[in-house]
Amino acid sequence: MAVYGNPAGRGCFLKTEVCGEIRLSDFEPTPDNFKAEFIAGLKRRPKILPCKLFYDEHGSRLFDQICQLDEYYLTRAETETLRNNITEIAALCGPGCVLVEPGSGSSSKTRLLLDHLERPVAYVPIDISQAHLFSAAQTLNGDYFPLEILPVCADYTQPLTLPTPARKPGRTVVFFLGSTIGNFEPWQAAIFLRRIANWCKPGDGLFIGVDLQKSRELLHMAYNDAKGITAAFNLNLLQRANAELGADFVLERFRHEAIYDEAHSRIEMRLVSRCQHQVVVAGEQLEFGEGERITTEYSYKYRIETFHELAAAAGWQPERTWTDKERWFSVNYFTSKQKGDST
Ligand code: AVJ
Repeated sequence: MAVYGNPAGRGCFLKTEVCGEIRLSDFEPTPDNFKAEFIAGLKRRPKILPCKLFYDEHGSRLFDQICQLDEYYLTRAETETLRNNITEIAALCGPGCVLVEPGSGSSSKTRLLLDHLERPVAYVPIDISQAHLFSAAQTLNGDYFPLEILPVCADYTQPLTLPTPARKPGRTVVFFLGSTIGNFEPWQAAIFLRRIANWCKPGDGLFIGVDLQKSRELLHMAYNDAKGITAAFNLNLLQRANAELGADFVLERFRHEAIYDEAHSRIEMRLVSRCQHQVVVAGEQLEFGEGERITTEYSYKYRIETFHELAAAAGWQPERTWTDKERWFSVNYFTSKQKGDST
């Protein structure tokens, strides 16, 4: 196993392991940060935890189940939109592209893209979960020969350098699907879109799934499903702290809550303490008041025009937008502007 200095020069290391045909770039995102971020978030007032902490193995599995729920329209609407427009989308990508997918998870929409792209040179899935990355890479490997699979294990909100394919590529096209951009506050979304633009040359592409504003009833149902899978997903964060940090959370002392905050156009997901009590996390005693909340996720809902303005200010030229037939969800295509061109 070769260990190289990270070309980004920010003090982390890039390990390149050759596993069969697959070369993994590992920025070692996980074990370290969970404890620090978890405790720091619970010491804040109001208490808030970053939603990326949901995605341990069990959390990722619960999220896959959420995507299958009748109430959770997002995944179906996005998949329908991609499917209905896949020929045009592939044509916009052009021949020999490098397909980059931050937050690739189980790479469930990747085959649809790879089946239609014209001789793609490389697929670069980026995910915080190495287990997810490996199984995704393994299931694709060989099926799209000579496609190169270059997985990157990283927290994509942190600086990272993309691996270089062996063959000379066409355009870089980034697919940021699932409305994950909605988890960022708008100012953070702008910073993240800038970061993606830095991976790209002018004219390279970004396809981004963005959930749209709709009735509060539909939104409420999507985040408060009847089977309680979303509640289990939310509470799993405390289970994870028990397992990984030796915390002594009693899950019954908390309940799931997801409300639509119309003033901010966002779903806010929380864990609410049912009683006053203390919890010990990695040797630290933490207080919870009755009714006290931990905010665990924001999920912003946009108007298409507002999202275009946000992306344009972050270096991306709006080119094309598709929606599902209900207009609940949007897939937006942007091209990277010349640096310094903010118009
Ligand atoms: C994957 C972040 C887009 O905000 O809808 C699903 C995560 N949270 N149910 C979302 C989620 C609760 C999801 N994203």
